[in-house]
Order: sequence, then structure tokens, then C-alpha cells
Amino acid sequence: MEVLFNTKISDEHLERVRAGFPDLTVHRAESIDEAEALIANCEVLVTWWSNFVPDLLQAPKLKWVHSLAAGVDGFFLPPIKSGEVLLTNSSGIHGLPMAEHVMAIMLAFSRGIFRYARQQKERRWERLRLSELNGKTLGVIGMGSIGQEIAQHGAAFGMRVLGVKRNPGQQYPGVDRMVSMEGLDMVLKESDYVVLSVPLTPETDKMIGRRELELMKPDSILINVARGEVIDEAALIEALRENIIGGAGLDVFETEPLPESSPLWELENCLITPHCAALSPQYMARAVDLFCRNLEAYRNGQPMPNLVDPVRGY
Ligand code: OXD
Repeated sequence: MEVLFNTKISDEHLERVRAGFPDLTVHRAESIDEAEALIANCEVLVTWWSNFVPDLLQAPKLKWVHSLAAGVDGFFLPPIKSGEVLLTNSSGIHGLPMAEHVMAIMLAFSRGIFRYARQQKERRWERLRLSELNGKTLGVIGMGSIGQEIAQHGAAFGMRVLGVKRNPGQQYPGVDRMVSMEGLDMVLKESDYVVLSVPLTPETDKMIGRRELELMKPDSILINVARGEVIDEAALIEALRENIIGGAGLDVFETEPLPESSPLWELENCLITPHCAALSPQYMARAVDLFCRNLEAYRNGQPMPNLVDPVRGY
């Protein structure tokens, strides 16, 4: 059986896969041309959503695509939708760095850090009105493994945590109240910080528009570490300009890289990071371990822990 990693990956990480599965042939293709030259005999393709090339799905022996990212929007082409080619994701390894990233954004707003960074550039000594996260309400929209970690981090800072999930049957550590999508409006109204950690699906596409922004408190902060399309970006730009909400911390955008012409760059109440919330020096080691767990299950004919449901979309 042949496996193709279509990504930049170190020898050390590839060796981990080879050592665990010595009878496999494991290829590395750093460019699309290399991937196209190697895919014909491969049963498994490991890749990113950002550089995924749909043509590779036509490879005659391909049975399984593994995404190194958590979000798999963009992968739902006919062979995957029909279940002919299986799809797995890397959900489960993003929680810690992303929760720290969200905490950093919340603290940057509550403690004025990013405004102070601007003042420092201007050699300006001016005290800003600051606040505490302690006692504030954090609404986490999307309670998968990322949302759960964000909720626990928020709770550790003394925040009251509200969680929104499609099927909210379960209780999660640190969450004061779980609600279904029907409770979204209530969460938007009550939260001081709203964090989006949902997968992008037809249901979540533009789930935050003008109406939802108007429900939020005028000093609340909206944080998006999901996908840009979850927010109607034009409506958000307007809301930030009109101070309908207090600010936004955005790691993801409708178009990435965020075009230089985007008005978001200029807005004083907007903090921008370049889709990096999940980055960590441990990322690839964790991703390779997770892939190996799925590979083990695949080879033993057992259910793969990260199998994506092509109908549900995550
Ligand atoms: C992901 C991401 O989906 O980092 O993994 O955005």
C-alpha cells in the first residue's frame, strides 16, 4: 500500500510513519507537480485544505484522503460526497494552541494590549480604560474539541461560559450553560466575548450577519477562529465602523491572505492575525500521531476516529 504526503514534512516525521508501518511505501510530495507524478499508485493522500488539488481525487487507487487541518470545507467533491473516497480530519489536536490564541485576543482587548502596542510606536503615554475577563460572559459557538478547550480556558480565568452546539445533550467542563442553535440569539445578547469555533457548513455559512451583530452588546468582542465565511464580512466591517459591537479579533477571513485593500486593516477596533491560531511547534508531531491512529484503524478494518461524515460536513 502506498501513502502520499502532499505537504512539507520533515524526515523525522515521515520516519515516524515508516517506523510504525514498515510495510507501507510512504512518499512525500512538496509540490503539486510531484504529487501528480506520484498519486497513481497511492491508496491514501495526506494533504491540507489550502493546497488540496481536486484532480488528485481521480487517482484510480485512491480510497482515503486525510486532512492535516481540522476544517475540511472544500473537500466535498463527488468521490468524497458519495463515500467512494473516505475523508478524515485532524480534529483533536488544535484545542490547546487555539484556546491560548483566543485568550491572547481576549486579554489584548481587556488589557488594552494591542492599543498600547500602537501607542508605544508613537511614544505616547496614555492610560486606557481597562477591564477584567474575570466575571465576564464568554459565548462559545461550536463546542467541538476546540470550543471545549476554549471554554475551559475561559472558566480558568473566572469567566461565565455559555456553549452553543447543534446537539447540546452533553455537559462540558467549565461550561455554565449549554444551548442548541435556537439559543444562539440569547448567547449573542448575553456575552461579552463571542467566539466562533464552528466548522464551515451550509448551516454555519454567514451565520453572523447584521441581525446577529445587532443582538450583541455594544462593547462586546467577536472572535473568529473558525472560517471567514461564518461571518458576513461586509456586515462586520459596517458594524465595526458604526461601533455596533466593541471590536473583533479575526484569525480567518472570506479571502485569505486578507487583501491589502480590505478596510479591516484600518479599523482601530479590529485585531488581525493571519490564520495562525492553531500553529504550534508541536503541530506536526501531533498531526502525525493522529494520522497514525487513523491508519492503524483503517488497516484493521476498524472505525477511524477522525472519519468525517460527508453529509454533516465535519
Ligand atoms: C484548521 C485550521 O482547520 O487551522 O485546522 O484552520
